[in-house]
Amino acid sequence: MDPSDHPTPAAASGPPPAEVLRLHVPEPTGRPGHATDFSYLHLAKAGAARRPPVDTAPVDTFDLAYSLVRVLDDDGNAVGPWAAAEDPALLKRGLRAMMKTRIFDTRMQMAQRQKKVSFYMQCLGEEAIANAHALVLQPGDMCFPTYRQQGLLLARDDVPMASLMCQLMSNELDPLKGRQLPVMYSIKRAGFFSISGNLATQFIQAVGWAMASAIKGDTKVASAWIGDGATAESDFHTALTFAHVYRAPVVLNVVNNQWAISTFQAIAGGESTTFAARGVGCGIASLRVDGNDFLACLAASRWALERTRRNLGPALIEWVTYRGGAHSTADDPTRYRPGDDWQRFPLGDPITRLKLHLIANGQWTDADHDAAQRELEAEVLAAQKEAESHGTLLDGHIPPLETMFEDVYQTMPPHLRAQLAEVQAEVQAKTHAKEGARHGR
Ligand SMILES: Cc1ncc(C[n+]2csc(CCOP(=O)(O)OP(=O)(O)O)c2C)c(N)n1
Ligand SMILES: [Mg+2]
Repeated sequence: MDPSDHPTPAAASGPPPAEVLRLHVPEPTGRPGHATDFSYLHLAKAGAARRPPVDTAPVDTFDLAYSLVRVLDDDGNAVGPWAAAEDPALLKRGLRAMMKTRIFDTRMQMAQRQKKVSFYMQCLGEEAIANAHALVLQPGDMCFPTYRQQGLLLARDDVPMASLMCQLMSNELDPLKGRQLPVMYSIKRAGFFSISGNLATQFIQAVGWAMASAIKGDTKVASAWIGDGATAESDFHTALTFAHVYRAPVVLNVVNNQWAISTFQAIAGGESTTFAARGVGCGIASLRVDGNDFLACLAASRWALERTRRNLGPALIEWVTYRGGAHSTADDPTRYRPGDDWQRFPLGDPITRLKLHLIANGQWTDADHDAAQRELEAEVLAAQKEAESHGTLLDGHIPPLETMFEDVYQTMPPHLRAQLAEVQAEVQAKTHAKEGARHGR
């Protein structure tokens, strides 16, 4: 029988056929062997984003949360409303700080391969963000960083590189006495709060610190740091609510480097919206900024920090950048993304772009750049030699055993004293046994 012979009872009056539901799982637009389509980034042209006054209402930054603040064009010219009359000396200082950060990272990565350091994390490709921000912060401000903001320290003159390296090498001069993972520095006088390995906690800590600064009637502000992936943690959203409600003097930095280990940023929620838009949705003035453009990084940091300093409320910045290297020394990114992805990333390399700008303005030459590179390589190498003279993981010059038990209480309580004595006796017995074996006893 022809099915069309059947009448279709109630078809006109019944509900429409139900559509089968589909779950959407975001996918990256590139995979190993298949070049990334970067059109997902929705970039704006240099100079296109407007610059609102620092006392603008949060809702009036809505368009900026979907645009991109950029200053440097492809020829190295500074264009548009965010371009400021920068002091060439400051820009050269920033360029050298970025170069130093990259050399430092390269050497420490190598030191890990040589087993002198147990673990390392580079910020390759992201150098402009922390280094520019550091030049705008004021003494006493407090950063709550994650593990890719070494530029906050390396841009400063008062943090010896050798001391950072001693921490990385867990040696006898490690200022943290082996109690933190390498790269998790803690330097209060440099405004660098201890890094929590538990991601996103930085955000609630920073907002709390900023609220305390306001309660005390102080003048210091906080700067919070988080990656795209870690914004998926509930701490991120809680921090935004508190920052908005109490107008906490805090800059909320979201570094969107496109990846969270092997997870693409879309999985944390960057696909149909932006991370900057989260801020506007919570009543926080927000900007989306080219994080590989040193001039845009300076200008946006100034705007946001001035806003917080003047009691105008918090500011959120999404820094659009690319993680040029592996997540850490324990990761191989060629397994989940194209090997040449960074070279093809449309926002380029922050060092090359600032160099081009300075050369275009007659303030720098290729010869200056080569000389600076040599000088900084020598400086980093000298710091490494000094740090290594106090030991590396290879030679066992580590902090003494008792440091495991110290600094928790003002005076060590009896149960810790007993544990220390126990472990000391154990070590002594082992050493004795080894010596005995060596002497054939
Ligand atoms: C609360 C928490 N969850 C998971 C981890 C494990 N982890 C360490 S780094 C990382 C990726 C974070 O990516 P993102 O926030 O984008 O920062 P990025 O590494 O890209 O700078 C993860 C999942 C962690 N340290 N803390
Ligand atoms: Mg990331």
